[in-house]
Amino acid sequence: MRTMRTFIAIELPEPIRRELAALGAALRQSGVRASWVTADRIHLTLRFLGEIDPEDADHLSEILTQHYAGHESFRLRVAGVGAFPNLKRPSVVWVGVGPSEGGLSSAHAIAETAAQTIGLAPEKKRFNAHLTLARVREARDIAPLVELITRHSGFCGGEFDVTGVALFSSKLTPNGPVYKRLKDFLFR
Ligand code: 3AM
Repeated sequence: MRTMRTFIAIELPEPIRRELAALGAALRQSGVRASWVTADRIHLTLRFLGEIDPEDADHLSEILTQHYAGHESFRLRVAGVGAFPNLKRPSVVWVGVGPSEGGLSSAHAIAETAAQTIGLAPEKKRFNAHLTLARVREARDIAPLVELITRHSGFCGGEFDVTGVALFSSKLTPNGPVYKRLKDFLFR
């Protein structure tokens, strides 16, 4: 059976995307080799599922529909810039999202439980809510990027109401991943 690479994520509204695009453009000036995630593709991943078969995707969709239908909407704030694992060795440039308690935490828990219900192993890494802005391709000469991240550390992208979650497919291509929204799960 043909599997598909999938993940569960929260989409961002247009005004936030615009702020992220401006931030991305500013950080790109560093000239450091990195793959920059265009603002139309940036999302808040709750759970990466990897390759799953269509039957499991259907089952997962049923569970998510049921559980998210009872969920309250909640407000998130997009602010701060940093790097994983740290600024000395930036591998992923991220923008912060919070608060991580409350709505975001329970929306994440639903995604994690649903993933396990279709047989996926529990996620080992602690959930660390973030938006990926770039993946750094070179380890040398990163000083200009670190400088710009530090200068923009007070970045504020605004707040938005989360009213649902979506299931996405991700196709890996030589030009980067192509994401497709497969199904929306709206809160009550
Ligand atoms: O939303 P971001 O960009 O942080 O990094 C991938 C992306 O996260 C992540 O899933 C999201 C959609 O592709 N991802 C890709 N492969 C992964 C893996 N093997 C992964 N997360 C965990 N394990």
